This record gives sequence, C-alpha cells and structure tokens, in this order.
Amino acid sequence: MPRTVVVLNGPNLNLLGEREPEIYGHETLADVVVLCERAAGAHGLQLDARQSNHEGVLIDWVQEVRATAYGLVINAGGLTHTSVALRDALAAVRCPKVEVHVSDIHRREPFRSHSYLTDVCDHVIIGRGVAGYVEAVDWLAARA
Ligand code: DHK
Repeated sequence: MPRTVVVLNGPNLNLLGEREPEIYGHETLADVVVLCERAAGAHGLQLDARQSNHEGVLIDWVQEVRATAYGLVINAGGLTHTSVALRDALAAVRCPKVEVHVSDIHRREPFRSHSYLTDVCDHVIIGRGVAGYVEAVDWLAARA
C-alpha cells in the first residue's frame, strides 16, 4: 500500500502567485505541488494534493483520508481563523498533521494570529513562503 502524504489547500490558495505577491510571493500552487511531489518522492512517499475554496469540501476530504493518509499538510487559508468544523474534522485524523502558512500570520492583522487548527496539529510552519510546504513534507517523513 503506497504511503501517501495529503496536502490540502483552502480558500484563495489557488491564486498563489497572483494574489498579494508582496505577502504570498510569486510561486503558484502548481509550483507548490511540484515541490511537494519532489520532496515526497525523495522520501519514497506518494503525494495527493488538493485545493478547494469550500469549507465542506475540505472537511469531506479530511474525513476521506483520515484513516489512510501517512501524513497530512494543511493550509486552510482564511478558514484557519474561523472554522471550528474543520478543526473538529482534523481532530479525528489518525496520522501526523502539519499546519502551514505561507505568510507569518503573527505579524499581520490581529485577527490572523488565532488559529483554530494549531492545537489539533502536531507541527506548525509559518512565514517560510512556499518552502514551508516542503519543510512540512520533510517533517512528516522524518517523524515516521
Ligand atoms: C493564507 C491565507 O489565505 C490567509 O487567509 C491566512 C495564509 C494566511 C497563509 O499565510 O498561507 O490568514
């Protein structure tokens, strides 16, 4: 059975590279997927990368992979700061989970400082740009 790292991206992350590049940088979501595939491959892992702008879709995906994923990386975008429901879904996931933010949410508007996801994740990577996703995959591989 392939060991699969699931990378979930939430609302507006499909616009990476285009939206507020001074905050989120110039790399696109497609670039992120290539970087993560490379990192996963280097550890002998498969990658399953998905993005949705819809909270319920993300929750469905979290539930779908909760018993089978080897590791989960999630950047929930703005849902980070609002979604108890996504948090509850993540709490039911068995594998290690890493919360990623491209920007440093603690150095932006105060409402971004609180994450509903942090204490149901095993590790948090913030403010490292898209390299944070690669760090997350490496962290999951090292933790096994
Ligand atoms: C991405 C978003 O879309 C924002 O809503 C978060 C996060 C920060 C990021 O830095 O990747 O506040």
